[in-house]
Amino acid sequence: MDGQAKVISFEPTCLPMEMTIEAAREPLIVRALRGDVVERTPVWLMRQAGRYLPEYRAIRAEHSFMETCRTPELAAEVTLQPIRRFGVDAAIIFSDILLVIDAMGAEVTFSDRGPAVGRPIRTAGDVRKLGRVEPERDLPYVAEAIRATVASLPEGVPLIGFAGAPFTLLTYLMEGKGERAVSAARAFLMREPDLADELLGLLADAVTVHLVAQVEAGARVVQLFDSWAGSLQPGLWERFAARYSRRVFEGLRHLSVPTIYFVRCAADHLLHLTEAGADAYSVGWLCDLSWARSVLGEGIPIQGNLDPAVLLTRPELIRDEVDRVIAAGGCRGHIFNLGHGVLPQTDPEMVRVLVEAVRESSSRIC
Ligand code: 1CP
Repeated sequence: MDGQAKVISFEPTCLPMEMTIEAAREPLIVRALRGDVVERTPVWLMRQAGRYLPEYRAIRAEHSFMETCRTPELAAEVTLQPIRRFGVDAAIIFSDILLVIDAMGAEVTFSDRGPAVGRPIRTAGDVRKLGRVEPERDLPYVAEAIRATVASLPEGVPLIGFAGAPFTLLTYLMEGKGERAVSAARAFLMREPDLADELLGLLADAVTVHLVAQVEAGARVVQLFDSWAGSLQPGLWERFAARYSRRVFEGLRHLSVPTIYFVRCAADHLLHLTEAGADAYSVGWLCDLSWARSVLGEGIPIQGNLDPAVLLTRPELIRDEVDRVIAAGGCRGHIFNLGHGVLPQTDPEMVRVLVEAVRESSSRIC
């Protein structure tokens, strides 16, 4: 701290006095992810850009999902929509976790029924046919969309880059689609652990270079989505999901950006979650946030975990639930989010109520 000017006075005066000007310039969410005491809890929402927004649907009426992802101006526009509408504290680049495996040759398509993988993995030969990813050659539009978005974001609102965790990408390659039980993937890990290691190693490398490219283009925070890892028994989770997510986080360490690992809550995994090696953990609504914090360790920043279905109710209930989550999260190391993505049938006005409630509730207690 030596050599940095102290903030003498600040309006409103809820910033901790010892905070330096340097630190105050860092985005709120970055400070919260470092575990600093903050003046209010930062809030952003998974799937904050998407089908519940009429302005998103208007773009999708003219352009397919893939085209929206692959056209930097469209992806940037969609990324900015929830920032303009709600003033959330972070943007997340509009893209999809499956673009990486498409770049590796899996032939991913998106329809109203969800994503589908045209060339699922069945044999060792299929694994060896997968290509290595070179972001500049294979996913140039992601970096371009990030640069375009960052140029238009309000000051203090950072962009989150993201990717799917190796195990979650493996499930799409094995199942051919999103599948909660991931039975084909579970059987594959047990039946062919060596081939699973080979595949997960390839995926970890691809995801790492993809995330490095996103940070180099301007992402200031990174989130790794391990959406299906909660279906693994703890032993398999540690051996195959945590290990390869850790490899990704290690590959990002030199960049010094805060990292978040998302798993839907599964009680036993929480006991070992920090083995994934992220800076912060995003948990689903099935676990109590205070309990999750005590299991993970007091010093570990945590993100979450309002049930997205709360947004399908009414303002008073939303405010009550927000108060509960804010009280559990406290003023240090909590980033407010949903336990999973915004549901498509959500009324955008309820999202506004939520964001305002987080501001009020956390300003009151912090
Ligand atoms: O417009 C449409 O109809 C497409 C719906 C859609 C959207 C809006 C898909 C297809 N992907 C996305 C964007 C997306 N996907 C984002 C954008 C940024 C934001 O959050 O605003 C992100 C972060 C993702 C990540 C993603 N894609 C995950 C991880 C998070 C999660 O939901 O668990 C997963 C599993 C996917 C795969 C995927 N792509 C699309 C859907 C509907 C799904 C999941 C459902 C399934 O596999 O059954």
